[in-house]
Amino acid sequence: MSNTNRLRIAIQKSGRLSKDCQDLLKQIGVKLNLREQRLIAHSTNMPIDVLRVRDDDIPGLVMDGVCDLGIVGENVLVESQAERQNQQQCADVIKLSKLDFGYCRLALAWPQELGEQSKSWFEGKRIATTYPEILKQYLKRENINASAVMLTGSVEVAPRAGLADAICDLVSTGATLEANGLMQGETILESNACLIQNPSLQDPEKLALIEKLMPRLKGVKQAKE
Ligand code: PRT
Ligand code: ZN
Repeated sequence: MSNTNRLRIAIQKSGRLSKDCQDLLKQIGVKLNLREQRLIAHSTNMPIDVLRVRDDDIPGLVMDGVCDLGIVGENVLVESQAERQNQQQCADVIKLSKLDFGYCRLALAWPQELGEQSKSWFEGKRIATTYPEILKQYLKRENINASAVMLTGSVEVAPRAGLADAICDLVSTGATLEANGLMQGETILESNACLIQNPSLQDPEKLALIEKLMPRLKGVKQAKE
């Protein structure tokens, strides 16, 4: 997208990260008119456009340079990087900052009635997840021969529905696992939202704007500590 010299930032349109992203932009002084349900929101006080998309699309938009910056969960970033590497596509981003929202962990879980289990229990099992690449890397690292069953939603019902023996899903409070009679096991990834940049960005004005915004972002983070 070379038709604009406005800095393009991709954020989640609606979901767990949307409000925190909007608040963060406001706190660093980016005024936005977000009233309309539009894909693009133009800043009224800076040369910035905010693209509001599904979180899964954010890493690719930044890696391909369609957007200059993006805010996304590290879980989605790592999964997308692994996917793109498999397809020999560019998967590089610059991680400008880890943010102080969106914390969760990607953890293994299995039916409570089976009780505590060691890693060897997973041998030959089917594990339902939305993050098959992160799971496969973990299984390889741990030398466990199990298969990943890809599900984009309702992962927590997979064991009960007979679709899988165990799951590998995001957990924050643990309430979802508990409500579904699942026992939480090892955490395979801890994740926060993070701010990423396209590594090929060269436009001096855009880079200068990022340089101007980064200390503000650091200030907002420090003020919350
Ligand atoms: O529509 P779009 O594709 O943009 O949104 P989405 O539905 O894919 O994502 P969304 O809005 O649910 O989450 C966006 C990001 O928030 C995730 O990628 C994570 O980085 C982060 N995040 C933080 C979480 C959670 N906490 C979380 N608890 N994402 C999902 N969950 C889900 C989890 O999958 C499980 O179903 O919440 C449930 C567990 O929560 P607890 O509190 O019961 O443990
Ligand atoms: Zn998503």
